[in-house]
Amino acid sequence: MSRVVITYGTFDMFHIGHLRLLKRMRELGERVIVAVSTDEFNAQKGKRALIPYAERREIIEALACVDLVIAENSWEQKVEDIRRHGVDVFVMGDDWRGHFDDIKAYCEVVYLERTSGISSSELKQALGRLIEAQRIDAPADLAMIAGLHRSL
Ligand code: C2G
Repeated sequence: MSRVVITYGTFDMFHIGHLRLLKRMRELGERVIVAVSTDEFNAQKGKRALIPYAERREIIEALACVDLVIAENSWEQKVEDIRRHGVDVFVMGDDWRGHFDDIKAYCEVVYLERTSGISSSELKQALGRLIEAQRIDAPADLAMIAGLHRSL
């Protein structure tokens, strides 16, 4: 029987930390499902992604280590997802350690070590500093920077 593994996240500004988590999921099972937080759900989390949901989803759908991407619309959907997809293993990075222990009633729960030294929020801060620091005078660059600035 193939083991089904699931995780949840925003995956904004996709980086090596995200990739290594998803690749390690492949070592825990044959079928990897990723629930990507919608922009509306992130607003509930008090979070705003730089990259819109459709693009974050498209990036993860393109990964060889991922079999299915679903939308994460609420905190409450996990148990229903586990039932619907016949999940054997629920995975999160260890920054969530203990937060989802209630899920142990439905399947295995694994907290994987986070990749240190990289995070979406750090990338966004660095981008903000870069924009502040760099005097950019080409009109196109200015327009692009203004667009990025507005969404930071
Ligand atoms: N992650 C990691 N290493 C990093 C950064 C992130 O392993 N350097 C992991 C996190 O631990 C998480 C996943 O990548 O398991 C996605 O991280 P986020 O996009 O920050 O997830 P978050 O917005 O916290 O959403 O219902 C759960 C929520 O949707 C979690």
